[in-house]
Amino acid sequence: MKIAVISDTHLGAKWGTPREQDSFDQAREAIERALELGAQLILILGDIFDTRIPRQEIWPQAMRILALALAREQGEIRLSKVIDKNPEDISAVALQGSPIVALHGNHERRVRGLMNPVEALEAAGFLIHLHQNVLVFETPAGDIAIHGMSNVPERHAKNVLSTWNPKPVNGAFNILMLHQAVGQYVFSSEECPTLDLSDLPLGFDLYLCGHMHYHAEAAAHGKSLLFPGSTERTQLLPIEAQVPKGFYMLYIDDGLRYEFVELQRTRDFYYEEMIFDGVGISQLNAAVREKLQELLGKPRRNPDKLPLIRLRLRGTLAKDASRGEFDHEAIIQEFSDNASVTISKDDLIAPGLEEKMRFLRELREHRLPVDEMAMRLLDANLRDVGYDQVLDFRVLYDLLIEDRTEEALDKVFEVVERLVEAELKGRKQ
Ligand SMILES: [Mn+2]
Repeated sequence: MKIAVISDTHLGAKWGTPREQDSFDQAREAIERALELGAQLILILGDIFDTRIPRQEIWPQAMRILALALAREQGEIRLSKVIDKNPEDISAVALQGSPIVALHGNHERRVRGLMNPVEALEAAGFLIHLHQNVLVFETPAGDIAIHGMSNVPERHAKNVLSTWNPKPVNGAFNILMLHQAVGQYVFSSEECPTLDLSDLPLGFDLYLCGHMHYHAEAAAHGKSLLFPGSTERTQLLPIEAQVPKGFYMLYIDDGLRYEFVELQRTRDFYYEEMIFDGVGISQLNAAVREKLQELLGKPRRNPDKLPLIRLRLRGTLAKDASRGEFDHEAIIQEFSDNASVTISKDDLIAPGLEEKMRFLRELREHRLPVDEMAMRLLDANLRDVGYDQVLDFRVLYDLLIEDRTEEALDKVFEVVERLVEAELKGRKQ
């Protein structure tokens, strides 16, 4: 029995830039390769889309890719049991070919009552969506039970998982799928996971987790925990230059065997840090150009697409030089036919400016998605006025981004009323 495990395709990422087709190219390659390798079931661990409400241009491209799996000839598997999910939510169309079972990730999560894009795909019959429920498939290798919990806010993850308390299905090969930060396996160092490896429920044969964008393997309760990583390059961090993009193929027969399949169509990505000490502007220009030439001379894996290059410049400028004189845009332009270049020069400082730069550097080192940044500001403001204990900023934030300001206000008024009542009661006593 062959099962593909794909994660974080982030369809629609970098929309409106020269890289807007990358996420689709990589997702298509992953699905095509998985089918070539004989996958009879495809598991997607969340963040199929890059946003909660993908624009209309993104849907058809996504649907054409997912349809590849359904259009395939019927495999030898059959859905035999559904636990904690309404069977009517599962379209017969979704069970054709190589069925896709998917979670929604943090990029797709919406407040209760609003449809997220993975649920929309389920309604259209492209896949089966799991959130705290289980599917059991009858396969030539015996029963395989797929348990899935879609993304929940990190700080609730441990509670939600222990409340759900999934139990392995007797006599089946049990797989648990998640989309959370777990232990040291986080999306960014700013995340505070509540889930640890030891919190994963016992008795499963395999644990799968999305969310983290580079692939890694760990163990939980003596069983494998696989992170396929994203198929799309989203972060341009040093680790993305080292760890290849791809997906897992699982081979389940008497036991479990798996392999990581590398994608070939991913853009090449080079990350370099250059450290200077009292460098003059003309020297700096020459050094950066030379470095770019050197990187472009390296052997290429994917010559069909312009490579991504990120240079991070650090250190100090000469006494009389200022950063503004270094025209990095001109260099980016100069190389634009051969590479998509990013130059970070914020860590390159003129002597005496160190103090001013520290705050900005700290902000940048805590680089967060805009979403998370806005949420943090809301959290900080609530904390400033002493309301962080009584108002859940995530609930408020979720309502606000959905334009449900009335409900958000109601929540605030509820709390205010409660506080006033408590205050009055306190005075009476
Ligand atoms: Mn993601």
